[in-house]
Amino acid sequence: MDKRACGGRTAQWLGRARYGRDRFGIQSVLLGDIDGDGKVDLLTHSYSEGILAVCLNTSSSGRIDTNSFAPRVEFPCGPHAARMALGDLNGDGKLDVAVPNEDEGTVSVLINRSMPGVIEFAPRVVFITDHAPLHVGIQTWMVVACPIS
Ligand SMILES: [Ca+2]
Ligand SMILES: [Ca+2]
Repeated sequence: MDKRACGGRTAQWLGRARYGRDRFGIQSVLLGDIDGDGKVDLLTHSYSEGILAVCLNTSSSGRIDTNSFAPRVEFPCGPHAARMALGDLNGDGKLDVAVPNEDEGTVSVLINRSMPGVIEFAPRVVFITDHAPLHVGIQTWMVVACPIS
């Protein structure tokens, strides 16, 4: 165990856990509560494999260590997947995933069907774009009406 000073306090490095497998590297990492249990889960995806991987947060008592995430659950997200985004696209309160598929000229949307303790996404829905997309964003807009005084 490695101990280092950090701002006058001692931090402990508990080790490294591997959750990816793509030999060409993970394209992006996002954090979000996918199964709705109140704990933030770990999402990764690879460009070359076109796989979204979700590791369920199984930590307890506020402690994070190398055993805090379950083995990855994989979902196809289309070929040449660039930088994904996370947000509630259908308004059901669950975080969905959007992935631009660069060489296919599409954006894949995976609708979250998870329940606490169980990660599940519907098969990808494909939207054609004009160009080879590299990034996608999800923005939730809220309209607030205020009286003018
Ligand atoms: Ca969770
Ligand atoms: Ca949703």
